[in-house]
Amino acid sequence: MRNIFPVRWNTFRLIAIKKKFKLMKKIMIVFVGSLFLLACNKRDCKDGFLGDNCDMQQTPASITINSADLNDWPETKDDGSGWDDTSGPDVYFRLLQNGTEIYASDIKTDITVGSVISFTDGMPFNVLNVDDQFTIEFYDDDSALGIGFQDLMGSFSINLYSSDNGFPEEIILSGGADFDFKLHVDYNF
Ligand SMILES: [Ca+2]
Ligand SMILES: [Ca+2]
Repeated sequence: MRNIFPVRWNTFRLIAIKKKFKLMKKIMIVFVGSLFLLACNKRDCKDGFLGDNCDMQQTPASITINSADLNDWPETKDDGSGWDDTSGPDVYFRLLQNGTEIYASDIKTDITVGSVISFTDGMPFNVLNVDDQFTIEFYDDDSALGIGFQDLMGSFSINLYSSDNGFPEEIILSGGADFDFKLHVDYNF
């Protein structure tokens, strides 16, 4: 009698191998397809933005302060007297980070209201840890009168960075009612 089992056995093996190939083909298609979809979903957000819709701000590693403008300031002291007896104030400002001075400007002598005072000495400089507490202090320099004589014109908190501000090129001092002051900045990521 003829033995048909080897033939059947070979047929089964052939079918099993074919099924295995089909399965591997399917797995490969799914794998390659997934890679393709992943590549399509990865968006190139512009600098400083993250997230699926590129609408989340990335906290900058540092902010570069390029220059500062003082456009307006109180004309007199609180008591109505002038900053100096016979001339305008001799203004400079300090930037403090968590209470420690990180920058002091040069002194602009005898400034007069109506002029734009631009500060560029010692700039640009970089500020790290941009979420820290920052304070701007304005002084009328009276050092000619002796050590320790400085008229504080105003002291204000300023946010160098906030997570929803859209990275403005100018950081404007708000809260200093009589002061019109802005910093010109760049963001570094
Ligand atoms: Ca003075
Ligand atoms: Ca003066």
